[in-house]
Amino acid sequence: MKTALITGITGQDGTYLAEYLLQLGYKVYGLIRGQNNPKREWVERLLPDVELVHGDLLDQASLIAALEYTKPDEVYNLAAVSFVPLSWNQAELTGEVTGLGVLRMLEAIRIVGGSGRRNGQRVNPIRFYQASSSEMFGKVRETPQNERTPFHPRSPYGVAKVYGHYITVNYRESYDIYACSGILFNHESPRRGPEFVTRKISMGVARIKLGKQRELVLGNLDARRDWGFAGDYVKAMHLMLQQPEPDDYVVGTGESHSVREFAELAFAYVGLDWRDYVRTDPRFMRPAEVDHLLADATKARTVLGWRPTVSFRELVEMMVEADLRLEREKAARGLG
Ligand code: NAP
Ligand code: F7E
Repeated sequence: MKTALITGITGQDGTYLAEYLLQLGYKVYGLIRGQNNPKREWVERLLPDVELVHGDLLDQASLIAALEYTKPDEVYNLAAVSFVPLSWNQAELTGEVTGLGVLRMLEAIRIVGGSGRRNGQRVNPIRFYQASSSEMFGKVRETPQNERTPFHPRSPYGVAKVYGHYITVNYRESYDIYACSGILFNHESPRRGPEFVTRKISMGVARIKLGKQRELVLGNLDARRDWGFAGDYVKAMHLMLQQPEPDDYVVGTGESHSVREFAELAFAYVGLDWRDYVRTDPRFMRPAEVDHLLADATKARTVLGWRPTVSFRELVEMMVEADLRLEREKAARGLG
């Protein structure tokens, strides 16, 4: 039985990855921060078989202690300040967690597991996955983007992810640590945080349909993203760590759609015309926008055999359907 440690266990990807690894027979540990994390109970209910260990990407010693306690075969570093707009307001924190946090975890792995080779074999037994992001491409130099496309990040978040990406490559090259960077394009689900545009739309549509909300206020409707389903993407993370040699991979669907198209489909699913309900407000515009992202995931397809299974339309409908259910349940319990 293999053992995995997941940072960011309370996040969207953390829960899907934990479920997937449990299905594969892994012993799964999740790193949780704070003395009274409000999401702890939710994670324990959803994932009773995952053992939670305390730790924080800001605290080097806590990461070493977590590795010594869990003795993982695989570490998935999913923790981050991940909301792009917040990264302008808290740029230093974003650099510390999303950027330097990766270094702290890699250092912990090096200290606990060692470095270099003995008899031609890698000394360090721990395999490391870094959650890199298509935000690193930012003001894109070419379309579609692949593993060789140069980075041009447009936010403190993107800049911090570029650091995380290169420090992962550097520890692989400097210390012979099995370290992979997955450059994942946007992936969504009913568990997506409500601050991200897809979930904001699916929640808004459900609430408007049920008469709980009158309008939906958004920012840039022209932005285009390569949106896939998070449940598919965590499988790519796992596949990366099963290869004979560590490497970096772009993961996405190869299809892009605008925020406007997402809203149009979501409203149409409940029989409404988006133009009657969506308003834009400069409050939700960004100081520097990423206009258009599109993945060329040829390498993930050919080397890992990875393919997305959920179409754009299915994703939109899955999210709206889940939020309709949630809003009806809330209403039935008198919670608005
Ligand atoms: P998410 O839902 O925002 O989850 C982020 C996680 O990071 C949460 O569990 C959060 O814990 C944890 N965290 C934040 N600060 C921490 C700290 N100082 N120490 C330890 N944990 C901390 O993100 P996600 O969508 O699942 O994404 C997972 C990872 O993939 C992130 O690194 C994200 O940047 C990256 N990524 C995401 C996408 C996407 O489209 N979803 C695409 C590319 C890359 P709390 O609950 O305690 O706050
Ligand atoms: O924005 C536009 C916004 O916040 C998508 C993170 O997981 O994926 C995510 O980052 C687009 C942007 O995601 C609103 O301007 C319009 O162009 O859902 P988002 P993101 O910034 O792409 C990447 C790959 C990550 O790595 C990140 O961690 O939608 N947009 N109106 C809006 N965005 C939001 N949030 N809210 C709006 O009202």
